[in-house]
Amino acid sequence: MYAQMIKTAGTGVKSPEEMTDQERAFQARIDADEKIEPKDWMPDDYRATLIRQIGQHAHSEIVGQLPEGNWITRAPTLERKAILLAKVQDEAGHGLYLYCAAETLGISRDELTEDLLSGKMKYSSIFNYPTLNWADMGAVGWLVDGAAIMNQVPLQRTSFGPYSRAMVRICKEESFHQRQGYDIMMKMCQGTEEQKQMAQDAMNRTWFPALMMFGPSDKDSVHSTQSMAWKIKINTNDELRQKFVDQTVPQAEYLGLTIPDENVKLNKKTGHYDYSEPDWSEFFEVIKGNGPCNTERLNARNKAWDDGKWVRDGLLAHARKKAARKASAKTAAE
Ligand code: BYC
Repeated sequence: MYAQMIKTAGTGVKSPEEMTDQERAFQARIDADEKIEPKDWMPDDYRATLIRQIGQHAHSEIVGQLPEGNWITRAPTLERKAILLAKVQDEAGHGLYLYCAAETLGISRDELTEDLLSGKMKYSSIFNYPTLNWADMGAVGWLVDGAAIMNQVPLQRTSFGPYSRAMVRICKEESFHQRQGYDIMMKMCQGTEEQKQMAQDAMNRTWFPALMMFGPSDKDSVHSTQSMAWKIKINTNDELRQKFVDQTVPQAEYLGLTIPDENVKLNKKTGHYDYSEPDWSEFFEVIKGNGPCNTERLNARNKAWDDGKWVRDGLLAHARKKAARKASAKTAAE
């Protein structure tokens, strides 16, 4: 389908006539739903787009540990603590799978980390908001992981093999994360009036930032057209946002919570829920580095990187010694 795509002004997507033979052959593989593997030829921009998206995704998993890690010591029961600890560890694992997938494109994990720490590379806007009370752990699990799954399930079919395979593993774990969040919300909504109020307050603060996770509206999305032509992205930002709203409104009704948007209403004509757009000026400020917690999050990651230097140095020295011992044993045996 996309091989037929006509170049439209500003999208940057080449028409078949504008492509080189190599580019046409590459697009034909994409159109046939073949996976592209690291050693295959690929256009430079395809590689760069993947490094940007997978790298940002990996950084989101790593920075995403911070707002939740904050609550591990204050979880209300031993069981909740163990579950939250496991969830935060899972996020670290997801970051690692994704850094490995990005490394197959010719960039090192250190380079990606340095670009995160210097503020050159982005991570998801959502993690620049604070988690103020325990109910936020419910709202984050339910809404943030819920939005993440909505975005990530289609990415299992993304065209780049290592990314697609990483997403299969990640999605299995994310669905557990979303359920644990919903379970916290259920308990709080069935608790005292004060607990229900905490759940409502957490939802009020999380709803619009969760909608922003899908990226700007399609008319302002810079990368969607080309990324969809290459099947790096499978859906547009607005398509996924609508699916998320449609899935979440009935879940909120079941909990007895009110969506903090009076325009949320089932539209009988479309079969979808209408909803208000988030405040996009706030979104663009957050991704520019001016959200409530941007500085705190980057400071925390920079501190972890600096504090961990002796561990990295030690491991590298050990690996070098081991390699030297192996090489001299080999020489002695010859
Ligand atoms: N936050 O052209 P567009 C998770 C940037 S959760 C920050 O539409 P694209 C987790 C975008 O990078 C989330 N920046 O971009 C859950 C671009 O700027 P640059 C992680 C954003 O890439 C729970 C500009 O805005 N998931 O993992 O086609 C616990 C224009 O946007 C955001 C992923 O990363 C945002 N929300 O579409 C722990 C999924 N949205 O780069 C962890 C993979 C947009 O040109 N990523 N921008 O400077 C994607 O699916 C796509 O990259 C996006 C954006 C839908 C996010």
